[in-house]
Amino acid sequence: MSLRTSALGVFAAVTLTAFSIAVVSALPDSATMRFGNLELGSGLNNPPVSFHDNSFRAQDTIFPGSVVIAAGGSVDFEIEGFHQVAIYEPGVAPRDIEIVGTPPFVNDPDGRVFLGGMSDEQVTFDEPGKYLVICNVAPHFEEASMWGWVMVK
Ligand SMILES: [Cu+2]
Repeated sequence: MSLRTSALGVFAAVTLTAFSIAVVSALPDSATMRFGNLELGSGLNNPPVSFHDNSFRAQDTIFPGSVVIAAGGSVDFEIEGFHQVAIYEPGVAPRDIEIVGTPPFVNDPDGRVFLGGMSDEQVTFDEPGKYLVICNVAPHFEEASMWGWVMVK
């Protein structure tokens, strides 16, 4: 190998490494997901009297539906109304979730890695993967598809 070729090689390696670091560091180390939207209605955010009245769909969403963060980063879950954060390990999909809790809660412990209170939570994700996030309030999960994803890279 000539000196010129190896110098070019070193330059390419350094450039690629710098580019890789730039790409990795471009991932945010935090994100926010909001559970519920109080702006979409009033008086509907208390525990519904009937869990089958379908009146809570519009505001019972997770926004945004997915976020991407770097491994070791965290997600702030902002709770607006009657909601509870539950997070499942990578590999668990919405169809895997079973409603086993005392109504109105899902409470499926299989593969669950976090269960919050009924209040704001901050969760750190150390391991890469695609994590299912659901609202643990069963009618929200079942009837309003209140679930989303945290992608950790
Ligand atoms: Cu909910």
